[in-house]
Amino acid sequence: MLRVYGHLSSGNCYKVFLTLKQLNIPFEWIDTDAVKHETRAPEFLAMNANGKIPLLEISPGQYLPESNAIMHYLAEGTKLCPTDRFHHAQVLQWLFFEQYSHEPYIATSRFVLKFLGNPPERFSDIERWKNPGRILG
Ligand SMILES: N[C@@H](CCC(=O)N[C@@H](CS)C(=O)NCC(=O)O)C(=O)O
Repeated sequence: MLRVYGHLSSGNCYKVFLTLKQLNIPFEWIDTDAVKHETRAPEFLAMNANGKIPLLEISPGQYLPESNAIMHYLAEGTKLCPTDRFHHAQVLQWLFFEQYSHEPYIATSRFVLKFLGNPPERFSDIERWKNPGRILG
């Protein structure tokens, strides 16, 4: 059975969770909390040297990190992934947009504000992320 290391408070993990649910794929969910630095434990780094969730374990020892790569792996050949070349590319367009233009500004701000409690040492990060986040519209 597929195994996912992740945490539902993370948008990147929730995307994988929703994809699995939409496709009725059975999976085992291993709660892994980045705020508690569980992603930096040696056992986790041995599975994903990048130290980030979500992480999909496809078969024992076969790991796939990166939420959008995981979603693509799960969705290929299903109703969630168009076979038509242009529409398939449009799916990729939004996945790349999300990672390049949304995640580094909006999602990271949410993480610092909601889960780290907006500590003073991160004020400059939030300020720096505001403008690129606004330009999204
Ligand atoms: N591009 C990656 C980003 C993953 C990511 O940033 N995960 C965060 C939680 S949302 C994480 O694991 N952070 C822990 C850390 O960096 O130690 C993806 O889409 O999966």
